Amino acid sequence: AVTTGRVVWFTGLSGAGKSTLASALYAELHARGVSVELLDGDAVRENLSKGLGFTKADRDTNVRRIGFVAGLLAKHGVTVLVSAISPYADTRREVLASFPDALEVFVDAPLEVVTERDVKGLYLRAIAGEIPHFTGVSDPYEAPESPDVHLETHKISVEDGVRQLLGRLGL
Ligand code: GGZ
Repeated sequence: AVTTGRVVWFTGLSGAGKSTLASALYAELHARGVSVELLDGDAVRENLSKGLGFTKADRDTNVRRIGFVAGLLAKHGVTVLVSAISPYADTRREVLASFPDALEVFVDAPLEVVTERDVKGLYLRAIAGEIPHFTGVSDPYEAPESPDVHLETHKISVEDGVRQLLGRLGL
């Protein structure tokens, strides 16, 4: 039998904590000698998806590209952590369906909380109408109805989140 890597797909609003959790999990897995890779929305958009915008068509293209690369890595036994808003339920379902044992992780924080955090000042600008198609403000976010892991980042610590994820990975 071939050993394929697990895919752990973090979805949620900008500023909900996807990258923070994914990179903390990455560090823990790496320290344990697990072959792991991180496909982070920001890095993907600077490289693999450079030039794409935030229409549904462009976001879907971005998410499908990430899924394609995740598949190549997983085929070689790499555990793949994906961090991308991936706001559309149908596209997430389509891409995740190609990974039978993928974990869909809903990184959940209410809009009021991410707006208050506003790490990059994007919400302030979006609310002012300066960023069209901004997720949660002027563009949809379709929350997963039955995620494999649901992390409410305004209620739990990064360490707690990582512990839950490791548990779900059987580690
Ligand atoms: C949402 C946007 C937008 C718009 C720029 N809507 O928190 P960030 O800053 O660092 O991460 C967000 C990132 C979203 O890219 P993704 O590839 O994760 O999105 S998707 O899965 O929907 O393709 C945010 C920044 O880009 N950003 N404009 N209009 N986020």
